[in-house]
Amino acid sequence: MRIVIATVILAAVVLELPGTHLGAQQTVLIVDIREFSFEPRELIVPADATVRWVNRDDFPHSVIMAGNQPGSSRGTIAPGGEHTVVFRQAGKFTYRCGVHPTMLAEITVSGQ
Ligand SMILES: [Cu+2]
Repeated sequence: MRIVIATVILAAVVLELPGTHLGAQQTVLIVDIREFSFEPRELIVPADATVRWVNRDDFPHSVIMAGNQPGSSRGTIAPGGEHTVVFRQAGKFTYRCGVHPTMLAEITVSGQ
């Protein structure tokens, strides 16, 4: 399975357009990192969806994809920080926080 990591450029473009519609083919879903958990813990998204983790805690967290799948954050996500990934391929992707191993969650990418 293949995951395409959102480029820094894409993230920057998206960040400049908060709350705006990005087109029918652009779906952005938010996973809040709050009180040492990922919310929602189980998220189902369509293929090509953009998933953005937003750290709403006062502590750094991270996103580590299981099985060395791409999409992990580079280091920790600072309080208030974000991590954005575009999921191109269908499948189930489990992940955890690298700082707090009990923080487990998953993203299921449905077919086209
Ligand atoms: Cu954490």
